[in-house]
Amino acid sequence: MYMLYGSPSTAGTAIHWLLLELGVPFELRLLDFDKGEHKTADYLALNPDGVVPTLIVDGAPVTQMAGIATLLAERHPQAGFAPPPGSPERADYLSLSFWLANSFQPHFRAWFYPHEPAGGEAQEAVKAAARARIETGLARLDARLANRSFLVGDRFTTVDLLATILCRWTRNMPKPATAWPNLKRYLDAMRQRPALREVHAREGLTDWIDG
Ligand SMILES: N[C@@H](CCC(=O)N[C@@H](CS)C(=O)NCC(=O)O)C(=O)O
Repeated sequence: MYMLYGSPSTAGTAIHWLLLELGVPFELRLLDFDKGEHKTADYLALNPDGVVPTLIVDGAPVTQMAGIATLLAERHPQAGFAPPPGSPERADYLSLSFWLANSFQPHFRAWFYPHEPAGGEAQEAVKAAARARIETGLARLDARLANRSFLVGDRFTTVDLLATILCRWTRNMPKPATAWPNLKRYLDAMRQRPALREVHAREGLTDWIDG
């Protein structure tokens, strides 16, 4: 049995969604950020960065959204959410997973937490730079989706799950992901997935899921 530490509408939502997609048993602990439940000594012992998600796997904590997603896909290969080592799509899968986690996702951190790189002074400049980089990344995803339904190969993988959650985070930005036509078509399809709709219901999220 897995135990997921998350919080509504966060990177934890991605793993919550994936556990529902996989249909495996799990326990969920939604941390209240306003109460600082992600900064307690007990939680920092599990996730020293004091962020979500953390997934307890066989009694040990695993952190990092993209890493957890790939781990779960590999622990449940029957779902086909990660191309196996040696398969033709494997390189694309790894490359895009790492691009999303290392090159794209950090700009969201800068957008939502501009004080971290900027301190008190330059937060607007940091947000403007983050916005430009997020929009460049969205344009790249949009171009990739011109003639395809999924980002890797011809079936849903954890890359689609990560990309969809990151796109969700743009919903209140000046130019949301749905402003790009191929991304809009793709996200409309993703938003029909029962497990994504279910995770919205379970986390009490009412915006974005219906367009
Ligand atoms: N690189 C980490 C980033 C996780 C992250 O930034 N989580 C945010 C929510 S989306 C969080 O926990 N923020 C609370 C905080 O930083 O205090 C991952 O991919 O798991």
